[in-house]
Amino acid sequence: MNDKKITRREAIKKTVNTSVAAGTLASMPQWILPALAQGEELVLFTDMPEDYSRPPARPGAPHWLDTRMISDFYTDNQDFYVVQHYGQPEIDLSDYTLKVTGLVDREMEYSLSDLQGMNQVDIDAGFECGGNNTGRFQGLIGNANWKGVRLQDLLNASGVKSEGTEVVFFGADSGAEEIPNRDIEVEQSFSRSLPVAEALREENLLALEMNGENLPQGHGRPVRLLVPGFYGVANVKWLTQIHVQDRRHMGRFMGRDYVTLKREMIGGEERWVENSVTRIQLKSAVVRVTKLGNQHKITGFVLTDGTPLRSVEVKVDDGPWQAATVDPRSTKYSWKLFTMDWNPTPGDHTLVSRATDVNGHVQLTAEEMPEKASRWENYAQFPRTIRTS
Ligand SMILES: Nc1nc2c(c(=O)[nH]1)N[C@H]1C(S)=C(S)[C@@H](COP(=O)(O)O)O[C@H]1N2
Ligand SMILES: [Mo]
Repeated sequence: MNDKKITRREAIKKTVNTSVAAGTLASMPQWILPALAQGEELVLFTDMPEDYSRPPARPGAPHWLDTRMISDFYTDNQDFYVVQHYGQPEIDLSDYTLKVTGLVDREMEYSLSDLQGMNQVDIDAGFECGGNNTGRFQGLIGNANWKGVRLQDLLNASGVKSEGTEVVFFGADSGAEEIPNRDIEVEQSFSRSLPVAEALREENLLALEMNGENLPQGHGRPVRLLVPGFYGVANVKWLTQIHVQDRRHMGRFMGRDYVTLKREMIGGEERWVENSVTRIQLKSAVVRVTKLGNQHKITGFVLTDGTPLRSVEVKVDDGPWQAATVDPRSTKYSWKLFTMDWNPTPGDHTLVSRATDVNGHVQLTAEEMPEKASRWENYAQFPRTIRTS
């Protein structure tokens, strides 16, 4: 990190995470505390520790949201979750280059200003880490407006040869990978791939900006891949090379890590099957409850792979599924926040949501889900417990 100074925001944030003194609440930035209307209060979930806290956002470190604080459509860049596996490489912007190599008619090299000079488009996209889970109350998630150059434009400028079947994306970050049954390690870059047809989707971006700012260091400065509708792992940060080849890419993050292992019926046979973590599975969760007087409001999110939603519903205790209202700002690839008004009796309650897409695909309960051995792709319904007064 080149900036060791602790800003006032960070200083305040550090305080918040050790102890939240009531008197300091008023002076906190809105992204630390839930945006509350006059007289509105946060109602605490009983499935979360009373003193639930998370480490402050620190340069270079992982970070996740306190999902009870989700109230804005766009996640603040300072609070958007951060995950990386080999640390965060520092890229010197003046000699940054992005190479396009392999099975193309013209190999190319772009500087940052070359990319900045190309046609820019923007898209709203929300995503979660493939490892997001109920233990962190779904905090490895965020939604932002991303702006940059269409991946399609670079691929077309180079001309993908007809033998090219797979596009590999390499980041500037690397780490030592142990070779099984050999006493050696090799240094490998973070990498992911897409089949050519998928890489050519017009919504894929080489993002230079996030919510109107240059891409922050923790989110891949200066350029990251954004594959809308895919889990976070697809969105290669600190992108330096795009390589077209005629075989599957078997890198760690395609072939060994971020691989889901679950029991499925395969042509009438029950088998354990692996799949690389790619498209976001239909998911929703209740994350926040507020009240104004006795008028309660339940808020949650939905993530999809871009397939339109038919409905999102909330069930209170053993009651019926009731339709929630989806935030009209939602777009195809953004997260979709939903709300439902609630007038509870005082006491303990269980709240759960489920999303259904236009194809009638319904988010299942944990019990209904196929048996899964790996920790990736957690999209079962998430029942929350809460006490109202
Ligand atoms: N270069 C690089 N890109 C990466 C990663 C990484 O380790 N290195 N981690 C991936 C994973 S697993 C996730 S969940 C997302 C997180 O993106 P964010 O930190 O901007 O939220 O980045 C992805 N892109
Ligand atoms: Mo991830």
